[in-house]
Amino acid sequence: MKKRFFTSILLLCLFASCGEDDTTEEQVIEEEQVTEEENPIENTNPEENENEVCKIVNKDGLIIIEAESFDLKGQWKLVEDEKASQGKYITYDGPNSYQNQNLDNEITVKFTIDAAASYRVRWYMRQPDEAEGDKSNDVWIYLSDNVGRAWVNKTSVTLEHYEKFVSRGKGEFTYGGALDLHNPKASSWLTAKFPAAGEYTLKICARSKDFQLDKLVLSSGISDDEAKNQSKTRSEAIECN
Ligand SMILES: [Ca+2]
Repeated sequence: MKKRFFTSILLLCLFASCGEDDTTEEQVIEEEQVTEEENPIENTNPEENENEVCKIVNKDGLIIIEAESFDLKGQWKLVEDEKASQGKYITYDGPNSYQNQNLDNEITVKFTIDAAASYRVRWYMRQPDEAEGDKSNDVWIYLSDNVGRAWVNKTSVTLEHYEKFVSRGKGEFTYGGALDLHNPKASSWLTAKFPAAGEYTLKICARSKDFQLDKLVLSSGISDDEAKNQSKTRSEAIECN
């Protein structure tokens, strides 16, 4: 009786063998997928990239610096947002610092100039929707080697320390940015007069809580309107070697 039962099961199994094979195949695929997820394939070879140096450079008269390229520290935070260039911006989450610079919240970025030239400095920034008129809309800014220039009383002024840099924008990241100087009180473009090709540093120190920065735009040899139009959809030009 038992023997006949097992023979029937065996025959059934032979006729319906594909069912069991399918299950096994599915299991194998599942196991393969799990293994792949647990051991992601490394696309980069650390040895190959060890000595590679990448620089932010000029392209067609523009040096664009993504805010997320700054070395963040203090109470600066990186935020992902599809409205931002490259999907990211930075925001300052600490207390206002209107009178002086708290260097705990000083961030820096390096970029490379290919020839002596003057550039106008602008940015894409945003205030939070709930910010009152002129709240959350400024930073302290300084360019290394005292290359920063303001234009006050028809005279070029060399900027040797941090100055307030400000504009307004809500909803979308907005092109703008000007110096708000206090001694003497004046509003001015910020320009940078680079004496020679080489690497320079731009420093920003937090001033207003909840200020949002998407990218900076340094333009040379083109009008401000052209710089605005051309920079809208562009990101950093990077050279690696
Ligand atoms: Ca960005």
